[in-house]
Amino acid sequence: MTGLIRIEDHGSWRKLVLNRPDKLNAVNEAMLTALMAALDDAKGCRALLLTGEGRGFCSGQELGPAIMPGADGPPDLEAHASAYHHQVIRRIRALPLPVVCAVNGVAAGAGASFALACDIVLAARSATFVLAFIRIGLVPDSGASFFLPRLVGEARARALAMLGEAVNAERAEAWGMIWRAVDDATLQTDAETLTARLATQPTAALAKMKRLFAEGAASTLDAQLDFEAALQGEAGRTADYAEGVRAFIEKRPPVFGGHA
Ligand code: T3D
Repeated sequence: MTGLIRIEDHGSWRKLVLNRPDKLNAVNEAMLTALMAALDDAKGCRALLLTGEGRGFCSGQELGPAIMPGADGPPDLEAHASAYHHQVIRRIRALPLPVVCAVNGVAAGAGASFALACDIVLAARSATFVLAFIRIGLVPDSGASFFLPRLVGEARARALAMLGEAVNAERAEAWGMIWRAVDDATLQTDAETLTARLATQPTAALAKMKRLFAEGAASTLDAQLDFEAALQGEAGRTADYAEGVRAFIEKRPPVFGGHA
């Protein structure tokens, strides 16, 4: 399918491509609506890959009429972010399957947030991450103020947000902001291979893992131990668990069926 979000179906996994390359994939309401729909529609997949067309991954919110002060006064960015960008973040985090991000070029503002919300992030060596919000007088949104300090620590998060300086992919990897920086030429195939591999793994366990990490971000050790035990109980009742143990004993590779 073509359009603002290009959807490539690969059987058990799917690739979503932000497709507005002339604006470095800046997002507007139509694009965010299409992205939300594509994320909703991906629930039956076993893994998802998000990337951008052209030389940018996503330059954040489109700086245009929809968010400009007009004759009626300033725009309502609270309502705008809540209705669009933040719904995308909620969907990425809630999807019961791993979401890989291939950052093919600059990820700025909410574009950086979209990448950081994904489960595993690969970035081309030429890619950069820019907390561009401050450059236009805004604060980090779309989860950036939540993800960034947890990934890179308070000192780096505050400096990146306050200075709006670009971080390249290799530094992002060294700081633990992303999983890996890879060569530009191999980014898409590396990301596709990784996503395809995730699509062969025990999907129910991966979905529970996402819930564990989400809960752990604001939990106590005691509560987290209880939650781990509960989800381990569920995982232990899946067909993929039975297959994993059987395959180990039979000294053969497991074949996981996905959702239990
Ligand atoms: O809506 C709400 O609820 C508020 C939420 C806000 C969340 C946010 O995302 S705030 C942050 C918004 N994004 C930005 O401020 C980034 C703006 N873009 C840039 O600073 C630069 O474009 C980049 C650093 C990302 C890349 O620079 P460079 O030199 O590689 O490319 P360029 O020449 O600036 O951009 C190429 C084209 O894309 C250019 O168009 P043109 O002149 O060729 O017709 C440029 O205007 C366009 N473009 C890039 N980013 C945006 C954009 N057009 C509209 N909106 C953009 N965000």
